Amino acid sequence: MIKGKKISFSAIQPSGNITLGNYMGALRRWPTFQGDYDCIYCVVDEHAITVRQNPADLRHHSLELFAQLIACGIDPERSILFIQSFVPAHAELAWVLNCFTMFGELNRMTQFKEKSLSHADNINAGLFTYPTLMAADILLYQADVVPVGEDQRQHVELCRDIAIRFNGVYGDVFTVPEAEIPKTAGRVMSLQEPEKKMSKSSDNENSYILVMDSPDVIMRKFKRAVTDSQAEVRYDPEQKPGVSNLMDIYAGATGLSMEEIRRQFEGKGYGEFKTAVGEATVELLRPVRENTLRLMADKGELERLMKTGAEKAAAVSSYTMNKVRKKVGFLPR
Ligand code: ATP
Ligand code: LTN
Repeated sequence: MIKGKKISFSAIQPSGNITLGNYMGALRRWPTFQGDYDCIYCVVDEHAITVRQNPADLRHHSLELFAQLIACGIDPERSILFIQSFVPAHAELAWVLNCFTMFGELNRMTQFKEKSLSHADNINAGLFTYPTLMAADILLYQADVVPVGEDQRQHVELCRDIAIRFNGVYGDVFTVPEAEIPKTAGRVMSLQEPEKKMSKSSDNENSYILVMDSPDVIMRKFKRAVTDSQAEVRYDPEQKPGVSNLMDIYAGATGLSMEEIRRQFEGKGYGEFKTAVGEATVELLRPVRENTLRLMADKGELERLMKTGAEKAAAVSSYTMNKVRKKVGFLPR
């Protein structure tokens, strides 16, 4: 790591196949931090098991997500890219932070309330303490910024509160991080129910585009996307949520403004518009999909990168962990 540069940390769960929403809202932004920051990115498999996972699927998703992050432009030589469970300090610091986090604070977390409803048969303690493991991820690396979607703002705020509390007792141990949330709506909506966000855990596969979907599947899903009966390409998320979502996706894929898009499709039907959105999305995702397939063909190289990434992460995190052990009064090993 180059001394003096600020540190950016973020992470994603290998809890399924990633969608166009994950890509536009999160992954696409991560490589852009590589110029100005020292970047650390993590596949958080320990977070994923707060919801029951099939072990073989979890292994596959972790490996594929690791490859996809490289395919998106994260350079494993320049940044630290690693798998959370390879670095035991995450679970170790999470335990310490559990003892500096109040029950009431965790009980207020929106994600916990939502997941308790959607997984009512498995409201386990890990789901409840999920934010302290997330705080450990961030604080271990003394991160300055945490690029995440709006839905994670509350967790980063809690991480700040925990860091401030700990520093208040022991002196300046942790850097207090800031959330970095995209200004323009980083929220891609479902293609079937455009009032809901596009989510990889939906049961309707026509509602989402996966990063690994083939071009013909992408075109078919866009053709089936819900619109309205007005045959007018105009941005109005309230009255025309389906069309507006497709415009957002098209803008995100091409860089065009809403006005330019409106003019491009003036007097044309939705068929032509949907084809254009499909083609732009195919081109946007093509390099990620092709690079992922290429990387996945060489498991040996991925294993080597996972090992070196974890070694680098362990070296950085041991500095913080040793300081924490000393401060709280653990005997030297
Ligand atoms: P699930 O469907 O299981 O709830 P998810 O698709 O919401 O998962 P996460 O793993 O929770 O995905 O989120 C990974 C990152 O992707 C987060 O930073 C989140 O803000 C972002 N993200 C997820 N869905 C969208 C979306 N539809 N639009 C924009 N960003 C999204
Ligand atoms: N909770 C996040 C994933 C996550 C994370 C982190 C993000 C786990 N640890 C640390 C940023 C920093 C999510 O569900 N998107």
